[in-house]
Amino acid sequence: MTAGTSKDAVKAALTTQALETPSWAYGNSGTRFKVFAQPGVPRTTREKLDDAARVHAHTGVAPTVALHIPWDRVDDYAALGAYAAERGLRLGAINANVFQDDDYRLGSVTNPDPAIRRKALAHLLECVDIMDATGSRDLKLWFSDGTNYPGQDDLRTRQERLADALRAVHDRLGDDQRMLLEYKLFEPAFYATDVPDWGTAYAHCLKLGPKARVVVDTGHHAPGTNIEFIVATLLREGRLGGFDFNSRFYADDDLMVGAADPFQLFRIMYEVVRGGGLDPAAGVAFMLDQCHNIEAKIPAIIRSVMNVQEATAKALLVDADALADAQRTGDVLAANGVLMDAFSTDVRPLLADVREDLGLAPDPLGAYDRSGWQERIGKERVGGEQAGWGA
Ligand code: PSV
Ligand code: MN
Repeated sequence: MTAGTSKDAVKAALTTQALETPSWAYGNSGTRFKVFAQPGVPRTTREKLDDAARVHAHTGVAPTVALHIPWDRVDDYAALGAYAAERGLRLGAINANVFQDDDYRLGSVTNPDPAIRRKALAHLLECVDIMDATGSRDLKLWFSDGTNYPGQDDLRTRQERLADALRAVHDRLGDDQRMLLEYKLFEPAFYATDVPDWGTAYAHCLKLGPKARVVVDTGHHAPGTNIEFIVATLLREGRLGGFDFNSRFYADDDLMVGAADPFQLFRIMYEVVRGGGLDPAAGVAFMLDQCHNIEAKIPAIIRSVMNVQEATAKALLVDADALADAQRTGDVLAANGVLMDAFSTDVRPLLADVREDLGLAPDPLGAYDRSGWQERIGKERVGGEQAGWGA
């Protein structure tokens, strides 16, 4: 699929695009100041899957759910997979968590203490065991590792420790499994993060081999970073593993994707389309990584899926021939105009058609409201402990 294809091809591409929703977005979340509990929030991973099934039922394009371990730890992952399948879902990426134990105060796989490094690596390897049981293709690795003060630890040695751990995980992956390495400029480390940017992540992935790819979390950059350039570059190199979509006004805000800057999302999706990244063979995983602290969670996730679809539709509508002509002749304004025409197109009627072709209601949010699910979970999910970021 290339940019500027016919309306039918655009519709077909939109029908086959698959988005992965994160289990943790269905649970309670907040800031370091306050977590606001909401009625009807899932108590278990199975209830998170029940909610994810509603998102898929109303959008038709969200068939997989990412798990975060240990937040989603269960005794029987094969049974969890079967539970998902009964609801028309599959289990997606396994997200490792080496950032919430007291032991990790000075880092996980880059900690100066070899015993703590071994503990962190054991968790990463356990996540690969879980992938074997769930049939998941992707292990998503994000490290909170870093230092707060100059001189606190040796920057180069920490890179060596990181490389050693990544090598051990890479060697453990099966033929059809991949590792996606996520970078983040800062937070919780404030001086030097061990994987701060795509260049560092890419350098590690290159050394490891083709199963290692970079994941772009759209909230993990300095303000003003040209994320679409990073996307274009990683796609060219065959190392774009996927996205953690969300949006931000300030730092890693984890707001609904497309809410803060729909134009940026369009530019990113244009580079995805331009680089062939919508083709499933390109292996780009389109995942959300968001928190819904004050808004209702399930409709927020539906809205986020719709926002990605709208940006994708607009990207597909870019007139590739007109753009190439304008670029060839150096017509700056015409070239920019081609992109802006696509961005300014109201694609909502087209997406309503796509949904009707799938046998769905054209308005996913209205359909969700009418379904009565929100009232039902509010009444039924009483007692027990609500899932939350970190629980
Ligand atoms: C880190 O900020 C991150 O983006 C990683 O993907 C974590 O797994 C996730 O957030 C936790 O919400
Ligand atoms: Mn992320």
